[in-house]
Amino acid sequence: MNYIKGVIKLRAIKYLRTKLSTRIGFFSLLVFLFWLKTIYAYFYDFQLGINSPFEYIVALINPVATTLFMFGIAMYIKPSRLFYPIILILDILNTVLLYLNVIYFREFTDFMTISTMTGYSKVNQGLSGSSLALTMPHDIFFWTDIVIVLLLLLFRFIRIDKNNFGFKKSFTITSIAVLLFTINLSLGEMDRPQLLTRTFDRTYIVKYLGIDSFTMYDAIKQQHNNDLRAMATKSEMNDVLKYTRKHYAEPNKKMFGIAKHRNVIVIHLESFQQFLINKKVNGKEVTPFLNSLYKNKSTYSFDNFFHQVGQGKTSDAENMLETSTFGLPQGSLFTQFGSDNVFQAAPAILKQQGNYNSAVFHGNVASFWNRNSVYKNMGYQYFFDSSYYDTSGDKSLGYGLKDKLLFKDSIKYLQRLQQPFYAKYITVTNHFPYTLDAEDSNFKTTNTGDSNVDNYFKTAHYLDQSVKEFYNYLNKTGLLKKSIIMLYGDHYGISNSENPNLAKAIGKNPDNWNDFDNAQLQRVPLMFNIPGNKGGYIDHTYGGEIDVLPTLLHLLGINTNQYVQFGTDLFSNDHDTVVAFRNRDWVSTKYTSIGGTIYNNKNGKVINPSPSKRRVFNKMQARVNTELSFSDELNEQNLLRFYNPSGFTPVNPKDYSYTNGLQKEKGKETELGNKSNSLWSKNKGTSTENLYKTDAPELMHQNTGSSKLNKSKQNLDN
Ligand code: GP9
Ligand code: MN
Repeated sequence: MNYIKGVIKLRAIKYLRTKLSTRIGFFSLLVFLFWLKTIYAYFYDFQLGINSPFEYIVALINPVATTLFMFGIAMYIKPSRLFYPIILILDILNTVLLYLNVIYFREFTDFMTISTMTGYSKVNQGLSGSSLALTMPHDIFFWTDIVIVLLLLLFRFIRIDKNNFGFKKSFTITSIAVLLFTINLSLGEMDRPQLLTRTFDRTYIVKYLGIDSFTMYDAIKQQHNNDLRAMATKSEMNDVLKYTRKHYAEPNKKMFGIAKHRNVIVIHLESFQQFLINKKVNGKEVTPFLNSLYKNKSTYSFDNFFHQVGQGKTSDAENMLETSTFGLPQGSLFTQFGSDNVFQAAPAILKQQGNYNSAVFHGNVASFWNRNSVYKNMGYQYFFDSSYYDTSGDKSLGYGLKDKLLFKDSIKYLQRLQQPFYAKYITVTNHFPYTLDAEDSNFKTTNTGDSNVDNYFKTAHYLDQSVKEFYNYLNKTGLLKKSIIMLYGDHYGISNSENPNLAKAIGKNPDNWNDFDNAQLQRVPLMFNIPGNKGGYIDHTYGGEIDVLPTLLHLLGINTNQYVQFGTDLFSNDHDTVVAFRNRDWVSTKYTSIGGTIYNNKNGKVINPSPSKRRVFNKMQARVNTELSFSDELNEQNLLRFYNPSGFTPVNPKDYSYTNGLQKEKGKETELGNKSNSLWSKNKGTSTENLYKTDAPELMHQNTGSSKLNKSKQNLDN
């Protein structure tokens, strides 16, 4: 028996040996081993957020295509003395790339870009000595296969195959690789439309396409960026300056400085549209709290305010609000240029002109929309991303921590921030696909048959409650009276294709729904709530997200004429009321232009303009085109590097790091001693956390435990 077993074993080994001693056998072995290592890294070292079976399948197959392609290049080589070294070098180089990413991920929870590797990026430090200390014992796994293969070659277990593989067969391998890649890309696009054009997050590209494709993609993008910038000169900057200086609108004297020295709290209402304001469903207000703020005497509210985002959605809104420059015609400025562009953004301006300390609170991972890099270039001092909160179990949904928990869990950090502060809250729960656990909502919603529309009202209601709880806390601690709270919707939540389903629910007729109706629905709320102030009202001025920064700065008593800003103060008499959409359509006080067709705002009818009227419209269109083009030129060519506004010190991103935020805040308190202005210090060193009241059900049943918390939660314990 044992003898037979022995013979079978021997035969199997012999068979294996013969197979491995062919070029295709050797090639297959290397491809298989590399696939194994990559999968190991995917599931053991990276946190790719692989959830559904579909995503598992995509992740399992995505390393195959690129490995086949790369190692397949060696198959075209005829002489064996070149074939073996070259395929092994390719294997080693690819392993180096994989392994560097493994180490980099441990420190930055992100992947290495070309500019990180070449040290071009000012934001992301490359691998430093300290990163190399991040090696772990199991890392040996990434290298053992190469050593074993070399030994097998050395001891002639694997024999050199002198027969060349042939062009046709090699070409077949390349073709299979290309085909697999195409399938892979289609699967990725199916799960995450516009994966490459929008590039939400580097993690997504790796999850769907693998490390090699990501690196290639990034290299092409980087080259493109470098080309765009290489040609740029100071004179282009001067052209832009000429335009923005002419377009500048003087602040309204009555409004200038009315919120001077106050803390600024920005509440980003995710996907929140204006039609939700004062909307009732089954006799109940969807957002009763926001409605009360909207009409409050302490609030300046806008009802003809439009979002102007492109494919960069939230990141475009953020960019416009922080810099008063537009997002890009395609993709997201944050991901495309945000790592190395020069910004003259709100956090830096506020720091330098008003000694403001800045922080962002957001329940999603820091790498999403490349925020971890962009915020450093904007001069944000703190970024409390999901690693600062317990997001385990039912505490989070698709885009991160639920809003009620975000507001509550932020207090620990907010109360230690030096005042005056500029604090931005980016909510996530009211985000497509508007799912919410049953325990979080008992709002009786519409029954339109479109689940997105029906659920949208529910998540908006939840968001409203979240903001109310936060406000109660602000009130109790006295922060409310010391702050200006700016609330805005970042973009539409219901897309144009779903608007006809929404129509009935908002009292409109779905049958003659048209482009004009879609454009009107791009209104989002904008409110400046200044508690204690009594002059508030609902302002009907037409404006958009591009106008927010100059408006806010003027309310805080900060001049803007030296900055490059494309928007104009909404309160100014010279405010530009033509609102440009990112696709060059526009809305103005009287008319709306969509694809060149002009509608009358009063009745939504298409108008046939007389030649003289036509000239006026053409002029308006030209203005829209000019401002968008100048903004694109500025951002694509990174022109702000050529311009330094008077009294402005350029931001050095290396001054910022977002780990151990709480420790840094505490350090500041100690450093300032009795000059410390944090709420915590003002409260004589007592916490205000117990003043926060929430009805979040997740906190009633603390059963999910923190065992799920992994190493990315490093910031939670400080
Ligand atoms: C994710 C969130 C969503 O962090 O800001 O971005 P969006 O999909 O709305 O652009
Ligand atoms: Mn958004």
